[in-house]
Amino acid sequence: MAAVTTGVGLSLDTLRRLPAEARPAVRPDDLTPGILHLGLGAFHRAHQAVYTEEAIAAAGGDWGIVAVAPRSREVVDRLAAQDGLYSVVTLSADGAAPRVIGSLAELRRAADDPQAIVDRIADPAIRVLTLTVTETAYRIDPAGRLLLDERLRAELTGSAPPASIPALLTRGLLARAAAGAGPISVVCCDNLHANGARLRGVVEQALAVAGGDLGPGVSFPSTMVDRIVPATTEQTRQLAEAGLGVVDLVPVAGEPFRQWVIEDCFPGGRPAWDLAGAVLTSDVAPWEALKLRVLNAVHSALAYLGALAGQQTVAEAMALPGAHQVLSRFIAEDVAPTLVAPDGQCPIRYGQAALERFTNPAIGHRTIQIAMDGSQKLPYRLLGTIADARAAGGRARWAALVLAAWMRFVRGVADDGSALPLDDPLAERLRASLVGAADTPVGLADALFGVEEIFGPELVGDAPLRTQVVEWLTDLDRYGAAATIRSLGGTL
Ligand code: CS2
Repeated sequence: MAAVTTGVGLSLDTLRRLPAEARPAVRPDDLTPGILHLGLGAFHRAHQAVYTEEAIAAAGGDWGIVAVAPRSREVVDRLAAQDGLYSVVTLSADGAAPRVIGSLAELRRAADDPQAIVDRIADPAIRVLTLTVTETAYRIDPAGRLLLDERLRAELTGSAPPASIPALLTRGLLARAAAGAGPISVVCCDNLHANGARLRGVVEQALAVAGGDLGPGVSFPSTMVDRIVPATTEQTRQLAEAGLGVVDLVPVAGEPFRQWVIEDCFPGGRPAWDLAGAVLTSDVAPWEALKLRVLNAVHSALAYLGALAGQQTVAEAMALPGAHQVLSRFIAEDVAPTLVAPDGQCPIRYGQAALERFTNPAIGHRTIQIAMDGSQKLPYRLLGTIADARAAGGRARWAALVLAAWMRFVRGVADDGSALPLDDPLAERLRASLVGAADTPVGLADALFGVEEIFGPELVGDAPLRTQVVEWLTDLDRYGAAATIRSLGGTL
């Protein structure tokens, strides 16, 4: 791949150099802010920011985005140097197509001045607040209970500046209620089950500590968000420059597919996201379950089984002989019976389409990236399936294999003996549970099933499930992940 050559940076002044098809549909300096977004990672820029840009281009409205990075200075500085502009490089078998997005109207870093974010949330111009901050940032356990520590308590009561997401949000909404700034919708765009209700629960529990209430006109619509967005690499930057003819320091990569299903409950109005392809509906729950339990669960399965088998990317893991068959059985036998399909959707066909998306070799999505934060992701992606399947008398055989793969991953050694990184907010707790445990399938299962904050009392006490996981752990121990899947594939 050629090294960076032009030296000319992306900005409003250099837009005319771009090929017409790569230019933004709106300009940040033409926009009036109406949305505040918390979490300036790649996913927001490749998903909601694109929908919002297209919605404004289609129907107008004061919906520019005030984009807030909680802590990262680099992304804010670089975007600011580019007047808020960046490109999304769409990666498919046909090649790479960058397009510049213009919906980020204002950039801020919360850690620089948290009070400024609180004030902005209380600004009547802001009528929608969106979040992509990862499952971990909400500070809740799988049952939705707020994990209150002294620090968070101090942030909520005002004796410390609001650094965490629950505190920024709650203090912002309290300031808004005090200012009588009018209705607002708070939209969680993270992969949590019932994410609207979950976020409302976070705020309500935080309010009980902070004192005060929200006042009328605050809604928490649920959403299902979907687009595969791998981490930006040097190659992404080179592909962006090759297509744009100028240097973009903060491009993001994404697959061609994207989907956004939104509960249509916006008392303060919303952009015409429907004109950008979003589905506005009264009930997001079936969509959300479909996506989390099929797509995200299979993603995690590929991450753990693939990492154990030494595969760097999801596409490589998909190419393991037997992977397609095993994952198809997981979807059809374990997951589909637990779902109420949304109108017009068939979980099996949806699953096959997800498997197809995972074979896209241009994405290069790293198994280790998806393997992160398993303790926070698995309850939503996998454990609900297991609990529902077992309650209905099912075995959840394939789901137990995925759980076993996660346990082997937590143990930290790939099948070729190399070390696997445990990047997880519960890493210490998980490691501590393994200290003194026998390094055998039974020892591993007993240790990790004991982590009740992940499994909850029902699954902790489910002896047949544990036996099944031990059987899979024994296979993984004896034959490794690749051979286990291959032999299963051969018999299916
Ligand atoms: C992935 C998701 O990192 C992960 O855990 O499973 O980010 C996934 O790529 C998105 O949910 C796709 O919409």
